Amino acid sequence: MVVVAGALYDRGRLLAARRSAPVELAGRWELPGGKLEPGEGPEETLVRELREELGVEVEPGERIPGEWPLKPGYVLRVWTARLLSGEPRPLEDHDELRWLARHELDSVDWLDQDRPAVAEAALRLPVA
Ligand code: 523
Repeated sequence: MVVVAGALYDRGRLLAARRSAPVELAGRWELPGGKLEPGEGPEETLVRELREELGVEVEPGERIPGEWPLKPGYVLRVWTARLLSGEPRPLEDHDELRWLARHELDSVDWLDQDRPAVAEAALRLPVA
């Protein structure tokens, strides 16, 4: 099972989202996203999940190379994305959102599995 997450960029910052569930992940920060549904391409998943969870429209960009194991049977793949419209709000699955500049990326407690993807995303952070 593939979980797709987005390194969402806006004006030189990366969006971090704090999970509100399940309990074992609550309070940790992630790149927002969700599971690929049958018949969906990963970019479609990303657009749908960020619309549902954050209320924004995004344009997927490139895939960040790599694949990170989650719980058994699940892997995390990450795409960059650009904010097209809307201001992200924590509509479901998250209780706080933060836009982080490059020097702030270590200021939140990322999920372990998201850390390598965040490091790669930071290298691709567009200049504001
Ligand atoms: N992760 C994860 N990092 C990360 C995401 C988006 C997800 O480690 N950046 C893990 C957390 C869950 C699993 O992937 O164990 C599924 O993510 P979830 O719950 O965000 O996927 P949804 O929204 O598709 O799940 P449902 O609520 O079940 O629909």
